[in-house]
Amino acid sequence: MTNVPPPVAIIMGSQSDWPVMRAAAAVLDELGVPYDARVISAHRTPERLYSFAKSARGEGFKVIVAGAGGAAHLPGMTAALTTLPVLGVPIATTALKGQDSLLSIVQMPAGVPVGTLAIGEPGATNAGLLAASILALGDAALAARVEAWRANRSAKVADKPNDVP
Ligand code: RP5
Repeated sequence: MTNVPPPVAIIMGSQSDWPVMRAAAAVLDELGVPYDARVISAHRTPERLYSFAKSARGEGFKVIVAGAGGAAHLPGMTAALTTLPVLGVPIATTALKGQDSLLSIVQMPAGVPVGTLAIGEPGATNAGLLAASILALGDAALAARVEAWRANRSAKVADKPNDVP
């Protein structure tokens, strides 16, 4: 049996980000995409960040989903250290409701891209979905699962509000 490394890394600045970042993990679970989730703080564990980002490609990761709140430097610093695609998820902090995180993540200088998603759980879900879509470019079976996932969501949308006769 070959030991295939997980293609997606879900990293986050703090354990406190996990309740939101779990949404990225959940969609990857639904799509049958393996991932590795790790806590890596750009500020509190910068050496861990450096070592992860520099070795991520060699470890077999193909896409990195990075969530952080406040002075959210984790996605951008990761993108500075690797050319793997980095999807950034702004986490809502109590003081500025995630707008600080969003602006910290989205305002990258030209040449160092972070694909920035919405604040909070919708962003985490979409980051997981986008990670799967990127992997599906080279995996027809996964592409079919992503299509089915989206079709299933569409099928659940009623054409009328349910309390209207
Ligand atoms: C950021 O600071 C983390 O990504 C988290 O969103 C925020 C607060 O972290 P904790 O103080 O809860 O560990 O670095």
